[in-house]
Amino acid sequence: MKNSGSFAVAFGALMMLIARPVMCAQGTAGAVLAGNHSASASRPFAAEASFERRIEMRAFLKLRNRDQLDSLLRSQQDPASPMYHRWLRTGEFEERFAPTSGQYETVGKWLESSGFSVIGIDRRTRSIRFSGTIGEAERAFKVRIKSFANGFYGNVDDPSIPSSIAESIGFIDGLDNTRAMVSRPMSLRTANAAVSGHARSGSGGSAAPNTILDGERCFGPADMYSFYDETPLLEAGINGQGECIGLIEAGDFLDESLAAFDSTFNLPAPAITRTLVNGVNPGITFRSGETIFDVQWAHAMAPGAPINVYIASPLLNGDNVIFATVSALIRAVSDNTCSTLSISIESCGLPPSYYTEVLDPVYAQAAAQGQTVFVAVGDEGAAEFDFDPVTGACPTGTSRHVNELAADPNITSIGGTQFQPNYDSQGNNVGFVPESAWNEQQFTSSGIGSTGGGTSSVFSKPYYQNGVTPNDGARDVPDISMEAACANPSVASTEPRSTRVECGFCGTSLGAPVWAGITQLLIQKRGHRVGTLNPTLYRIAGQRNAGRKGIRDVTLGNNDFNGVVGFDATEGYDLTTGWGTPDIAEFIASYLNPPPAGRISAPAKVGFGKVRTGRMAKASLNIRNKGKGMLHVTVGAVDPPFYALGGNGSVAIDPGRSAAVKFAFIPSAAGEFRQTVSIVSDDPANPALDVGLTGKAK
Ligand SMILES: [Ca+2]
Repeated sequence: MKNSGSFAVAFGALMMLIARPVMCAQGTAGAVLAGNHSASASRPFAAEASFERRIEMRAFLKLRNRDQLDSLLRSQQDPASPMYHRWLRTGEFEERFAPTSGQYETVGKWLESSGFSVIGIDRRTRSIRFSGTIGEAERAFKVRIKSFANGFYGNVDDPSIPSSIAESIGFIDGLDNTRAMVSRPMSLRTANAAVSGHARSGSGGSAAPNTILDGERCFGPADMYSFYDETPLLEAGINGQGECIGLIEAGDFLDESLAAFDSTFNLPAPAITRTLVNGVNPGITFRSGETIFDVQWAHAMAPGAPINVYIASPLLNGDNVIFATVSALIRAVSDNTCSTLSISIESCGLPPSYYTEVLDPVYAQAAAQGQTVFVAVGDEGAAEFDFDPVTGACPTGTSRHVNELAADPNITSIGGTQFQPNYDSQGNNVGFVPESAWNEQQFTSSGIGSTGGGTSSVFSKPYYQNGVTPNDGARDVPDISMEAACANPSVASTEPRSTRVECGFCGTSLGAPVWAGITQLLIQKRGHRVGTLNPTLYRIAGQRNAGRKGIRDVTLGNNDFNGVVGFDATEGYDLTTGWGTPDIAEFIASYLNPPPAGRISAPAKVGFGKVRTGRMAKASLNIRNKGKGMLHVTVGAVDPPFYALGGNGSVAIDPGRSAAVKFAFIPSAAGEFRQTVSIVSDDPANPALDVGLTGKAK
């Protein structure tokens, strides 16, 4: 079920791009922060929460000038704009969009006047920490807070705040504790892979050391280069050198593990920087398998790129690995040092407005600074996770869900594929074969096994998906994919405490660091940062067949999982692999010479004139593409007495051409009738416009 607040504004206010809590006036009493309670809170609850229990909360302040920010983000990706690829410098985002000192002060005073103790202001997260009892929170925010089993509690209504601070507060955190870190790793070494013996070292000097490890065949770096066509770039000296790849992690890794990987595959040692986000190194944690996997594969794809590992401590973030990861992300964005960032984690149980009001501003800042962010879509197919407040766990979903951490419009969401490659007698990949959506049901006992994908229940459709992805009003994921398979083919890596390079590693979390590496190559060729990849990716992929250069469509398989019927891979964009996978050399060439954007032109009004009651008049709305690139348009719904006549919905319009959208007017009573139909498109300068329909009946 879509957050009703966000869905309601989807067509009326697409200029905003991102659904945000809608302020609903309640007389003079104040405003409701929509989407600020967890869906988990609607489950059967045990009792009223203890009135006296003391809890710590956090008020996240809204960004200022959000419409200007969204317009800037589109201009930065619009080749016709003077702002194209001009990035905000470090600190500039705060100057233009962060809340003012006055806003912090006003909100702080209101919290104190409501009986709370203000603990402190954290400008990096744009939040105010405060504490109070559950009773005080219920009174101040006009919510009911209920108890669940196992110490969980949560608000079952959205909080209300006075209208004097409604423009300042985006999200109240801590009214519930119904959220969980997902302890299931997003990368996995499967049981059928090699279990003993050491990897053979690279033969020292061989350009493509083979990848037969303990008799198992899988993909090493050279296999990825040949399958996905990176070899020509590496041979031309394009190896990703420049600014760093930032890896967002909640555990350290062993230098020896990386050295073993490099030695096995004849890779140079990268320049590694560790940034300890909370001031301490948590050491090897249960998340360290992810860290070493990310380090090895970001490095494999961009052997010349420096790597900055942002390491947060789960313990110092309330023992919550999601919050640890977000704190590492915030640091990497506020540092603004790396040109690409990679995240591989899933979340569940968080209220919708956590994603829009806490996380989205961080992703938006990264995009405005030109940082490209990749997030793995998830490994549980269309089911993903669903938080269970009885156990506090995130079991695999029993209905469709997506990893909302990977659904923000300002990041690129990475899906997974599988295939049976052709190997030569040395175990080296030869050429490439068609891929299918990753779905290895035989590994479901491990908890993972299929690419995530579906429609966000939090974010509305970003402009670059208008007319291109399913007409669902929602942000669709993933955007693009990379192999993720556990058996066919799987990749080589090491366990976190090991120097043994083995086959059998898998998961969509491979794709995020791999795509960060690919983007480093693109940035090296481009000569500067490229920001969020999606607008240009969709423009390339949205070309008619022959023009779609550098992207291999995936048309096989599905992401059915855990009894949940998912989506099929189909021709063109689909909700399992997005646009497919890259031919890296061709994709980078396409990106460097991207197709122009389409430009929409439509009349402000369509009139039906005078009609006799009960009769029908027809009229056409002519939408013209005055640009030099493809234009993709979606026409919104209309209500009686106006009717859509075939051809409505989504339409692709070639440059210089028009599409006629036909409507009928059938009045059943006398009078004057007016209605507005919403037209959304992937024109970055004008993604949403309204056309008036008018008619008179006598
Ligand atoms: Ca496809």
